[in-house]
Amino acid sequence: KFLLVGVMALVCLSCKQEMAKKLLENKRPNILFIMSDDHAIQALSAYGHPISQLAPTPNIDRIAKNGALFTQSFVTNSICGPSRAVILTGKHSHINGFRQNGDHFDGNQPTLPKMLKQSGYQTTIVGKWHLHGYPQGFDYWKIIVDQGNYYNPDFIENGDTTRIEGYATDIITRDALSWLKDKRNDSLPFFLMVHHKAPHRNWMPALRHTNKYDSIQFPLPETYFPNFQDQQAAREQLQTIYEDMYEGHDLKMTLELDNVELAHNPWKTDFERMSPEQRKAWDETYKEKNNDFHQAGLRGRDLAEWKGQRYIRDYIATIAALDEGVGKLLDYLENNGLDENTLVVYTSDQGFYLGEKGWFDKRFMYEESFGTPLLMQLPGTIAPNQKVKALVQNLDFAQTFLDFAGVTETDFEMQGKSFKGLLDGSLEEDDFRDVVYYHYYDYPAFHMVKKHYGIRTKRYKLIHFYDDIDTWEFYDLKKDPKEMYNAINDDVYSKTINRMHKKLDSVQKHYKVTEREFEKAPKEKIKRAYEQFD
Ligand code: SGN
Ligand code: CA
Repeated sequence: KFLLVGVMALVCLSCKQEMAKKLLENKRPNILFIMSDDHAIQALSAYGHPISQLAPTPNIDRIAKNGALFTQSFVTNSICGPSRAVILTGKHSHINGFRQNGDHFDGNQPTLPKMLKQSGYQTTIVGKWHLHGYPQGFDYWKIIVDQGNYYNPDFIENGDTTRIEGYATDIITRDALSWLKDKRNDSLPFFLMVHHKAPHRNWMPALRHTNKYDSIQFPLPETYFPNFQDQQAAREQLQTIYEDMYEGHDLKMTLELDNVELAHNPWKTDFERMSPEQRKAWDETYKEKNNDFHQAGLRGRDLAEWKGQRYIRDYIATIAALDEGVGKLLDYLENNGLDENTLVVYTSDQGFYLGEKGWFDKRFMYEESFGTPLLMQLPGTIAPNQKVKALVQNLDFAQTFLDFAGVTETDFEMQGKSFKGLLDGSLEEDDFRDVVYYHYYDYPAFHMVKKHYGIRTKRYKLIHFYDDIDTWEFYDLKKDPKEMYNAINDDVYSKTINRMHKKLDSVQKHYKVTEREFEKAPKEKIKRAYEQFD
């Protein structure tokens, strides 16, 4: 009798476990999407770049340890608003209508959050939006106004604007956590977008981090003083650290010894919005290092290198708070039993330059700004410590997340491809995609990067710069990973270049690129912009 009861109890227990497993299997994963603004791959230690090894990001790296790190992840248009619009719609800029910063996002079009909401997800966004017009498709939203500020930023919460005391990264992390704790409906799966401002220009670290990396000498890239041949667009940009950065606003340089007044600082709001206490603490921490600078009397190349060093230190120091914030979110998931069923994604709206070719900013289809970090974890589905080498793009996010959410039928056409199969092992890397398309339009504008489009395969890249120039560039990334030798006229490659031209034509057809995309700006407007930004 006892034996029978024992056996029955055991059967029951395994039944229960089976049922629990089934339930979990049927349970659609939550999606926590964390996106920073301008986070260079060179500054994320899981990617292994020498700069990042001196300033590790242990919390963001946890995602790579628990899951997958993408080594060939690209954007379609390396600039803020357009990247966000592509992520929301799964369509290239020319189809979703948001080609350059300052455009207005048509919020009435179908989007990823709307689809997820419709299928039963609770949807939320906190942090940077930058699409003009209010978010649609979210149950809750709280966004920073425009670009946002590092200190005491303004937020819009369901229509009302308020200035919030504190440091942007910490506030956004806190908002995400308090949404998880207080506003989440635990009977629904959630889609939470956490969009940071950091490490965007003008790179103001939190007060606890302003001196964090002062004792470290970061390596400046070999290409810090480039000699551009056959690279006209690169020659004519205005994003060179030692030529185009503003000494006060960007580099926090002061006028003279013992004076805390900033040197050239055309946009006063970043510093003037600090409270007197914040400003005092800030000035104290920078005063000493600025005095050292004044005493050193640097000129020429030494000064250019000093600027590169100051820039990288501040830039990286803004990532310290970001990494702490990611750690808090991951801890929350783990401590509340949510990690097992949450797809966590970490990415940036594009990559960034940390002195490569002498530059800061982004925009170009060269690797540093075309590439963007991408890390994902979902225990049980994504094996730990994976490196995915397939060519993926932010264009694919919408379909990929919908696939994870079990929404495979959509009532509109997207242009990406779900790469879930690369993560759960059902798809071979080589079968995914052999080419990615890029198109940048924001010209004339800040930094004066010419309009261009192009394609990249695993090995080669073909780019056409147009508008007030008409130049083609071709790179063999295996032989020239730093893209300093434009091989467009090199006979060795003539066959490959022909093939790439054909591929480009067919890719443009495939993505429905029409003549309208090659419009030129009025010459007068370009001239005025060069005068304004130079
Ligand atoms: C600001 C920056 C630029 C930057 C653009 C676009 N200047 O205008 O350096 O390229 O944003 O950035 S700043 O001094 O005002 O910060 S984006 O991330 O919004 O695309
Ligand atoms: Ca950006």
